[in-house]
Amino acid sequence: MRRATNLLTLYRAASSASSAASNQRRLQSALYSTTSSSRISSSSSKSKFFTKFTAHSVAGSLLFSTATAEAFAKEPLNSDVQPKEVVLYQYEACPFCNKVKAFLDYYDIPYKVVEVNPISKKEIKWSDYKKVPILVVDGKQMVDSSAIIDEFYEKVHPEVSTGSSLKEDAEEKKWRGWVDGHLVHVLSPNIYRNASEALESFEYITSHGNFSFTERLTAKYAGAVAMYFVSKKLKKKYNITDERASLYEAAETWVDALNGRDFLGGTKPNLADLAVFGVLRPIRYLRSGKDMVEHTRIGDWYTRMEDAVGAPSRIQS
Ligand SMILES: N[C@@H](CCC(=O)N[C@@H](CS)C(=O)NCC(=O)O)C(=O)O
Repeated sequence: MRRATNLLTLYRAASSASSAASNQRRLQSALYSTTSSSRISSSSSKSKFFTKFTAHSVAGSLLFSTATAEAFAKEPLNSDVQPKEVVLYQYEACPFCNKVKAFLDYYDIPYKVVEVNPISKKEIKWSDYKKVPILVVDGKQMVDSSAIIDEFYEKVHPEVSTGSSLKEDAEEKKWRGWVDGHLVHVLSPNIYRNASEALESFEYITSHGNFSFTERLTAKYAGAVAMYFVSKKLKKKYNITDERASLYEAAETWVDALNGRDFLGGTKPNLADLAVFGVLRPIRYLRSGKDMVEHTRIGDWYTRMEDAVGAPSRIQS
């Protein structure tokens, strides 16, 4: 009974998560996994913009290939608004956590990560809030990915906030709402679409998450089977008939929203760009993410975002 409850908790925890490792190297960088201090590469950009010239090849099958040299950069904070210590309590593959990480990486804000065990949640026992992400900034707890980003953004850009409300472009706000209200719900039915994709996802989740040895063994297969069924329920709940078609449609909708601009924010990513990129990053090198890039026009924007966000600003705990 206890085991069943634990598993149920695990499945719930994983229900909006993603990923597995078909291409371990790319996936590791995509998912900011631990490896050696990822700060090394970003520290070279500490005082200057992290600028990179990249040849972009068009990923969509409908477009012909071309190469352009473009520079996209992080936006490091002024030292006077840089917090002293930032700690993120997360599940590695959680899309909401990845949204926050995309924001921290883009602004080059160093952060430590505490990987939460989705079954015991002992790492967040100290908090009344029982979900992740939780961000602790200089000792202060912030919860809920969008609220965290709003609060942090105001802190680091005091010039754009009026009183307590964020002065946000209506377009940016609309698309950030679209990410939370639509895009995240399309992801689970895709990554648990069939037995092999569900296993691919759980391979990643169990090898990168915080699980005990026994939990890992149980979770990989039992979790994959359970999530396969949960994803069918999610499809019904969110009115999704063909999950891949919905993913492609979401990607195309986003490219249409860009309307020819490099980013929704114009020449630089705004919070909506960072939100879309953050939730897609964990699936990008899974079967579903590869299919999405192959069958839609999103690849160019995604590559620009990879360049702009650059190396993770995560530091070792
Ligand atoms: N609205 C919240 C949603 C956070 C959320 O649902 N997180 C999931 C993980 S992806 C969670 O912690 N679920 C509860 C659990 O694991 O028990 C946000 O944007 O941060």
